Amino acid sequence: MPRGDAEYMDRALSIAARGRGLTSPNPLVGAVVVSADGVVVGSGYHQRAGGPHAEIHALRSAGGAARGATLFSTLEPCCHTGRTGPCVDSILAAGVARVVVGVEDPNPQVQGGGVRFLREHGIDVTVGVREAQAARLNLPFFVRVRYGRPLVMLKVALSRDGCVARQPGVRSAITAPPAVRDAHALRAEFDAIAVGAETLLVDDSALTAREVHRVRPLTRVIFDSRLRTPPTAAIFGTRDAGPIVIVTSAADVVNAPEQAAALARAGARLLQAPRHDLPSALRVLGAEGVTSLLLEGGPKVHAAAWEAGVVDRVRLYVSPAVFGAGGVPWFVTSASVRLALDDVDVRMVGPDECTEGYVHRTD
Ligand code: AOF
Ligand code: ZN
Repeated sequence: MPRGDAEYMDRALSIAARGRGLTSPNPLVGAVVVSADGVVVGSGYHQRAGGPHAEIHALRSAGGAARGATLFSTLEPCCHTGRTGPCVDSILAAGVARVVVGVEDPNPQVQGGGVRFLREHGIDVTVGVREAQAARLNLPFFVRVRYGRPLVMLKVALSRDGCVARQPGVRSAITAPPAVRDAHALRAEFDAIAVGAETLLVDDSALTAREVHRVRPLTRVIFDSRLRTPPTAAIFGTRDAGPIVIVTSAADVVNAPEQAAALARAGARLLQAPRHDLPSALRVLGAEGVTSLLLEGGPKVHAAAWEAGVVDRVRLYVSPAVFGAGGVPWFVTSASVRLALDDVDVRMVGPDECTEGYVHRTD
């Protein structure tokens, strides 16, 4: 790899991140154009789904200086016509001499086709510079294209002795205000947040991203296989915050048509998936364009997701409080979850300890 490639790719990666929260279901992409003598003559990023791709913004900002230059793109340039035309055509037309790609695009319409096309047209192409970072930047997009489901992040707040509540059926404050704010900011990064019906019944949470700026509506999902969500739940008072989706089974809609109709009148959309089959429920959400989902609990839904192997990231807040023998344990110890994580980051948020990481995958 010529010296400097990784540095320019780092620049493209940090520019790509400016689109965070704005491009879903499309990827975050950044691009920089570098002249033969190493000067950055153009840059751009994907700003919103359906808008020009990052490569186009970068080429436009470089203008004539793109001729003979190197284009660094965090994602393989596309070779298909979707909502916008193929980037590879614009790259050729601009007279770019070399293209450096972070990671191949897993989209079946591209998947190496962009790189092949460029090489066939005499452009020198290097693939895989800062590959892991480029793939991680778009983990939701990669997960959805590969598995047809959203990226799932499991979030939980635990007492020091590993409990999610002081007693069964009681909403319990666990973390201090700084961690509560931190968790709200996390919600803002996701397409959707989800809870099981049991948690909704106990907490009656509005599931909104309070105190944080959010451009797009936040989809609120309730996994409710027995249609127990009351049409009077607080969440139905927050319909402006975003769609409310209840994932249930066909049998429940048939067995409880009045309850289904009441929930629909309250503002919920009912989607159907086989009972006790979280991976299928997630694929139903993926098909609806949900690329990232924050799974907030409770322990049963967490356990189902963990055991089905559909958790990609984890964030654990552990408070100094001890709930003791009456407390409701999480489904597993935080220590064993930590063992399954890569790139673990631990920080203090006020008095609470926050641990975050990516679930180790071998597939
Ligand atoms: C983006 N932004 O900067 C790049 C993308 O719907 P379209 O026409 O915008 O095409 C989306 C696909 O294009 C996307 O799934 C990905 O495979 C490819 N590259 N997409 O939204 C970009 N470079
Ligand atoms: Zn493109």
